[in-house]
Amino acid sequence: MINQIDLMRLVDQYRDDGIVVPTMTGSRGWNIVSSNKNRDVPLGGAMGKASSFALGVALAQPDKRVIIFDGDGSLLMNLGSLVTIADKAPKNLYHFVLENGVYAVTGGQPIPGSTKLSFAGMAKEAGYPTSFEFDDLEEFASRVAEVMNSEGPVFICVKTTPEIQNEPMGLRKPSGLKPTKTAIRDLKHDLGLWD
Ligand SMILES: Cc1ncc(C[n+]2csc(CCOP(=O)(O)OP(=O)(O)O)c2C)c(N)n1
Repeated sequence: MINQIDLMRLVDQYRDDGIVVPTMTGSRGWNIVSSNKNRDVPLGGAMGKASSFALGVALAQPDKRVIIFDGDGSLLMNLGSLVTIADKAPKNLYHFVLENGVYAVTGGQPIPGSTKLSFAGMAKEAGYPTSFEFDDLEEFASRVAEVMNSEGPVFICVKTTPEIQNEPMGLRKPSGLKPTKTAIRDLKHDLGLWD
């Protein structure tokens, strides 16, 4: 299994001036690692919608890399997005799913099918031209250039260590994440799109 921060540090080296859409515990990890927060849009409550949102961004900004850090439970809620992304086939889209096997944000309940399904297999069968699976950091490190230089849409399933949040929701420290609305405003400013 791979620590998500270790993975993200490697990916950040390849983001260029790209836009990153993390979700769930991936948002917390990416917030520690990101080298350009004006181009990050962490998605919180809209469970499952990071891939759909990022698809729209990728189609609107075809010259920028768009990187998703999806949750496994989240992707299960929106499996249809695999089909839509594969059909639209944005060359600039890199879709990571952090497969930790649980709903970490809500206390670590196992996701359905965690020991049986293959996200990388589903993405491939949905029509992604390139699909990877990694559960070893050294292997990922040795292939990250190949992954990030492949033409999109690229799907990358990464078996990660769960960062389970055990405190009850009301007792948690503030996440320090930008609200999504603010992140979208900052992104538009940074891209020169503000009207
Ligand atoms: C439609 C919907 N149902 C349930 C929730 C409550 N909820 C918030 S986070 C979460 C778990 C997310 O799991 P996963 O995508 O695997 O990410 P992880 O927490 O493991 O990083 C759930 C069930 C929600 N936000 N939206």
